[in-house]
Amino acid sequence: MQNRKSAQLFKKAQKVIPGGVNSPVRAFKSVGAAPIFIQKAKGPWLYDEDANRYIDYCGSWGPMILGHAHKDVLAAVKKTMANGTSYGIPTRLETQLAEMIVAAFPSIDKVRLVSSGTEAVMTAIRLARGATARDKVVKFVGCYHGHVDSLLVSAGSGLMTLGTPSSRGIPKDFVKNTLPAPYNNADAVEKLFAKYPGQIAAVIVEPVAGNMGVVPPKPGFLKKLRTLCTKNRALLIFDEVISGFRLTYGGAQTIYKTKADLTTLGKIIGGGFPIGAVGGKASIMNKLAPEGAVYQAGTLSGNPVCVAAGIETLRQLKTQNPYKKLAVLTEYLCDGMTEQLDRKGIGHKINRIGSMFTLFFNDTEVTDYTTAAKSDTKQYAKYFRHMLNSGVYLPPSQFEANFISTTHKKTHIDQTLQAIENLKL
Ligand code: KE4
Repeated sequence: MQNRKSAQLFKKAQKVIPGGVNSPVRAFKSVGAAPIFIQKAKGPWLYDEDANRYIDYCGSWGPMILGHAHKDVLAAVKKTMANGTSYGIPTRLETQLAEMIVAAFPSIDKVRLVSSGTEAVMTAIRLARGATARDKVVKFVGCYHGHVDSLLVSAGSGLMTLGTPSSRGIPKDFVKNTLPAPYNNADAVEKLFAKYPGQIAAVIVEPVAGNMGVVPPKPGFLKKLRTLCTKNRALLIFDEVISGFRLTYGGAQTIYKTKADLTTLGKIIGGGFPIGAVGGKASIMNKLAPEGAVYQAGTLSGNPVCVAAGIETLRQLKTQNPYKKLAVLTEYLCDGMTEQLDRKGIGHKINRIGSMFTLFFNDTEVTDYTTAAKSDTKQYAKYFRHMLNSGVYLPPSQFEANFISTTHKKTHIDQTLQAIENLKL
């Protein structure tokens, strides 16, 4: 593959954009390559500026569950845009999307729409602190909840990728109330509740972690968090920005039969447009301004164009109900990868749930940050570059989730497995 145009575009971008990218993980820093620049995408395919074509397993980090440029999503967006793009005044569309989310989440009575997952999490944390009049928040090492100051502590995703789990520029005061605990370790949370009685406002968790690579919850982990939060009158926040509508038509909380007090959403509910949402019981949500005293605002919150894309995306998911098919195709890919890599004697572990998975170059079961961090990121980088040159686009980080869309077919999977067949590490 030649990437001359991408290389030129990257050089140009670096002159006016820090690192040449608008989100760090896109810079391909950890995979030893220069980023490709995308010209267009359709279905499971990405096309870069050098007319190379790739099967996409990143899906814009999760939103593109229906594949790229879905005709009905585009039609809904075009129809809405013809009436204008933003009013900063309520529209019926926002109510429609909120009603769809409420109908899909038994734990949600009301929803506030915002413009990103980060904003949703920021709002949820503020709401939890406002509702409980407590300051401390428990988060899990390796989970990533967007670039919220107080949660950029022992975080995953781009921070774990760059090997800097916390960020500069955040005053100690901002993080003194953030209590990290190991993922899949509810006993550690119990100890924190004992150590800080009456001080913990919330426990925030990715119910299925995607930001240290995919790490599902161990049996009982989420239920124990639920019990601990109820007992200690703290709020349980499920950050379902990745898992929301990814694993089922609703949340991971439905699969694991554990109700959150607050849920954050993003990605899929915007169908590829900027969006986020926080939802929960009316008694908590009504504490948000203008009803209550917890402030949140946003110029483009609930933007009609973004919301129209989200409505059509959820409508498609509701009617197609593709989840079983997605899971079967993902299993076919992962089983094929294991067969190939075992045959080559390459040590690896694959964590998979529904249509999300991560191939870890690791001989240990990956159940938390510590075990994930044992992965061989150099091997992953070689694997990434080989697959890219073979026309397969993977997340440019060992510590991210891969996704399959409804447009991926067996032929795409077989082409991917063929690329792995030719892998030499
Ligand atoms: P955004 O602000 O990026 O829309 O959402 C933040 C966020 C919140 N919660 C979870 C569980 C998330 O995974 C994210 C963002 N995910 C990363 C990828 N794992 C976004 C990609 C990036 O940072 O470039």
